[in-house]
Amino acid sequence: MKGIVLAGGLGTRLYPLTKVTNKHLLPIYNKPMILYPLEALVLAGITDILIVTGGEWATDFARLLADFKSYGIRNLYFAYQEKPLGIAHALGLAEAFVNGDKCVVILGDNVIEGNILKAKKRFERMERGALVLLKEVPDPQNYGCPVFDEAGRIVRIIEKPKEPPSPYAVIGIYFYDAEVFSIIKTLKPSERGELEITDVNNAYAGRGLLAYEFLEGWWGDAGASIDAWLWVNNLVAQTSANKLNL
Ligand code: TTP
Repeated sequence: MKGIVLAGGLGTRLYPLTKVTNKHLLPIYNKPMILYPLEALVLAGITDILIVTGGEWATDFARLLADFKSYGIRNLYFAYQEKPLGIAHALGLAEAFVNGDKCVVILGDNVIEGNILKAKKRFERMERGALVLLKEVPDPQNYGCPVFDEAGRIVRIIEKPKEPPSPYAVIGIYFYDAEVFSIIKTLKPSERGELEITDVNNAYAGRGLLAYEFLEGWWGDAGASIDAWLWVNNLVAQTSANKLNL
């Protein structure tokens, strides 16, 4: 399975911290942010990794990760996203890298307390389709929120619903079969001009091919706001991230 870390975007919600650097190079406690999603992949045995980034500081990632082998990464590649045209657009740049395999995509600002081993094992057993990770949150209206049918299958994900259909957020870690690249090619930009990952997930859900697992331990979207970034810093300092036994 291939791993993809998305580290483009503008990071406007962390402005002015992101005025002179990329969001994913900012510190989370004692390490640059991007090391956490990379470590999450390596911990799950995913060591062929592509980082998609953009903007003015792309080469800083190469300098930071020159000794990538010391992090347990076997092969590290980069793709350059010329404009922040959306998460699904960034993923589309990984097609040649994935080369028909399965892949796991992790947003570069998502930090987790535990690991994705259970989800990865489940996805490995799946013949086809996609798998998302869910976390119960107090404010599902701020996230992609799943709608379930009576059998407990996800029928749809609603982005930032006014009235949340469930107490869960779809977090920024997604497993896909190689079909994802054909789906991305059919997408139209949303109102905000981006190719949306929720549209990708809904394409799978519409075909009955969207599985899910619940994430154990805390999950932080460190790019959501300065307060969220501070919260994740404190959580990492107090309890540490990417634990194998959780
Ligand atoms: P977001 O946090 O939704 O977008 P952003 O990073 O541009 O931040 P802001 O809304 O504050 O301006 O993106 C989630 C993750 O996806 C983030 O880690 C960066 C990545 N991303 C890309 O790689 N390419 C893109 O085009 C976008 C929109 C996001």
